[in-house]
Amino acid sequence: VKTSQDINLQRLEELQIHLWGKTQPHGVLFVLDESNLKIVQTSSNTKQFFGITPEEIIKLTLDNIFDSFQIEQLKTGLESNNLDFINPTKLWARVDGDNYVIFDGVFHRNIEGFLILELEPAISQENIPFLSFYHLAKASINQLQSNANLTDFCQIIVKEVRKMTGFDRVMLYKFDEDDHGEVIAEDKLEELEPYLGLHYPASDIPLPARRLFSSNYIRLIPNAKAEGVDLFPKLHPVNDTALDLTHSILRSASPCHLEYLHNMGVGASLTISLIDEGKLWGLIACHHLTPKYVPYELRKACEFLGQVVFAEISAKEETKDYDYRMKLTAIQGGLIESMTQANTFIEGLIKSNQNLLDLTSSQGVVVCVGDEYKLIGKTPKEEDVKYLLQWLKKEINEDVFSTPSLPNLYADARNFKDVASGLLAVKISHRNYILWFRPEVIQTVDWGGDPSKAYEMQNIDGNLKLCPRKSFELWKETVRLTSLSWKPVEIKAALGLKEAIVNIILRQADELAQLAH
Ligand code: BLA
Repeated sequence: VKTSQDINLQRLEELQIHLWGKTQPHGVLFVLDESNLKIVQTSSNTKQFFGITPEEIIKLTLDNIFDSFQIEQLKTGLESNNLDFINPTKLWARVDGDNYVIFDGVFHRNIEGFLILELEPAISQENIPFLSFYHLAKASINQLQSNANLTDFCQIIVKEVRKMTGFDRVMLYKFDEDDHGEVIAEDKLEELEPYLGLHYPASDIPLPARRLFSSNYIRLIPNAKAEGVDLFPKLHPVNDTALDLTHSILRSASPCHLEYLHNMGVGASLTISLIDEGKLWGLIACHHLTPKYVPYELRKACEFLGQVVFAEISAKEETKDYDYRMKLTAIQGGLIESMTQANTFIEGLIKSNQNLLDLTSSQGVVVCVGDEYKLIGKTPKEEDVKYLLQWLKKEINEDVFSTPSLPNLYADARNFKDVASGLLAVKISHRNYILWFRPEVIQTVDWGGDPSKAYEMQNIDGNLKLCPRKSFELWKETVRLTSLSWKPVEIKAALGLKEAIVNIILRQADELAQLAH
């Protein structure tokens, strides 16, 4: 049975944001017939840029509008399949007789194979702070050499991106495993309230939006209040479908997101994807209180920076993991040595009890061999462990199981939450288990608005519509019955120990068998 919450979430996941058929008004979009560069569909704001109505412009080809020498060159460029050779192109449009207006032109072929040209009026070169890009790259590299840790490094990045683009607020937003996110670095105008450390629910950036970010690395909304512009004709004249704007730079943002920005008091935004192995790891999110345009080339520089910077972030995360992994491997070595020297593996484990706790950074561990329990450190009482193990055998099939909030799965655990809110269990065999425990750590999570009211349904003219929340006021959530979370390296270390034990048991069985012969 679906709850209304599920249905609402499903709506979020089915949003067709790439098919809305509206563009932002600061530029012009043309759909072209690639054989002769005839304009077959256009954004309906052409009059303002070229003095030509959309009805007239779809009778023209590109060389009717732009310098024909440039168009000849473009045709050659288009013959090669790699559009990177011609993107971006400066195009000169003749308006009012002898006057020229210069545009930045960007081509792409959409999923249906149509050629699309998007044009934005070029900003005079002096206003583009190319130099600051050089400084940014240089500063970042210097900082890297100075071995800044991940947090400091992210802080440097937002500061430099802000210097380079001039946005009022620049944040580094990192997704968690459950797709909610946290602002982990921020640089801003002093008078703005900080968002640093705030969490935002997954539904703020629905799946379709995240999907678009994984193929389109940078998004500019220069004016969050501007009305989107319809295409003319509305549907593509050849195949009668809504134009797929997945890769468009002018695509108008979803009304819901524009309302979100409005509720947050944002006038313009620039968003840069940070991708790790094809997966969206986080975003650099820039806000401006008032409308703000960023030239295409500077956006590209930001995109490039996002990639360079991210490579560095992910290298730093790996190194951090690497050091810890090495430490755990050494502890595992100690345990194995102790087990091979002892008569039975249990004896060996118990003798090396500090190692056994340190292997997973736990405060308590129980080695269960048949009906016998060896309790080390802070653990539930033997009786409680017995019932817990029964539950585990019944409910969990995996060889390794972990949870930071056992009381939420197994209600009796509330009675011993102080020692065992977190459980990491490894099955050695049907009779033998090792259970590691972690105590409850009461944490507060700061949310940018109450996450249980992240969005609401509003009845607008008889239609139910999803709307973002109005308030982004700090909302403190107290998380109880939860331990610090188990890291993947810790879970791997526990599994590694299981394998070592199985090997030792097999070898000892082998030796016994030989003795018997
Ligand atoms: C998009 N939501 C986004 C984006 C961000 C956020 C960064 C991408 C921005 C872009 O396309 O330029 C969310 N922005 C944030 C967060 C912070 C921030 C969390 O600055 C924190 C500081 N959003 C809702 C609801 C809906 C919704 C209820 O809250 C549902 C309809 C939709 N968000 C939504 C959509 C997009 C989006 C549809 C994609 C916009 C688009 O590209 O069309």
